[in-house]
Amino acid sequence: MNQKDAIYSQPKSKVNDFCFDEAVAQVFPDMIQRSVPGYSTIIDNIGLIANRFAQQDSNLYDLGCSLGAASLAMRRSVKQPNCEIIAVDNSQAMVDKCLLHLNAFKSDIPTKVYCNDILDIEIENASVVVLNFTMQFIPPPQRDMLIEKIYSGMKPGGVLVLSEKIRHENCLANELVIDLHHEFKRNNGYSELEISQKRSAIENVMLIDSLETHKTRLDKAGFKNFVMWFCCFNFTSMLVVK
Ligand code: GEK
Repeated sequence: MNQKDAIYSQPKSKVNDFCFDEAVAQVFPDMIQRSVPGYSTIIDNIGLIANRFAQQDSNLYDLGCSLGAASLAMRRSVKQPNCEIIAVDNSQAMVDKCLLHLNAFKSDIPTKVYCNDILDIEIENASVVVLNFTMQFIPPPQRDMLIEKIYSGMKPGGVLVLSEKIRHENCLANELVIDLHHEFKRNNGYSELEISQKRSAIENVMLIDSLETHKTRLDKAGFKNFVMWFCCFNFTSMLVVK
């Protein structure tokens, strides 16, 4: 049974900036499931996409892996021989729990989990790279460099899956999707207090781009075949190919 996310259920005198600490890691599956529309669909289809693009003798990266949901999906789906999954997160609490999750299932695909900043790691021999709701936590000035590094560490024909919360350029459209997302959270049992305290907590931590900004950055790095393969309100998942 997943532990219920009640982190913002009581009034706080001061709402601190959100961080991926032990308390968050503890309730993470429930938090992400009730907060991100289509999360399970995205995870399952990351497996499907990874299986289409994975190449023999290559690495599959799960960057900002949290508890390893995308790594597990890849392990379930990828059939190519001699692949290795490399999962990275800079929260020790997440990495500790990720290892427990991964070890609970048998797999033929070896998986390494590192506690590290994805800005500091090397990407090499990659046929699949997954950034599932991670880029939005990277400081904006570093984002171009991260995408360029990923591109240069990828094999031709490899895929980058980038899932993000996005901002619509059109103000009214943006307000509408934010409102619909809050309704989604209410329907999943979050109170007005929880929604507003969480919003304040992530305000300075999760800085979101528009779809156009993502697309331009990916184009500039050299990626091709941009496809927005999932979208629900202000949550989207894109894929591009090297
Ligand atoms: C999933 N992908 O379940 N380096 C490494 N990790 C980072 C960094 C960084 N610089 N910044 C943030 N993180 C997951 C969900 S959650 C999304 C990803 C969310 C990590 C952070 O510690 C957290 O575990 C993850 O990125 C973002 O498919 O909570 O909205």
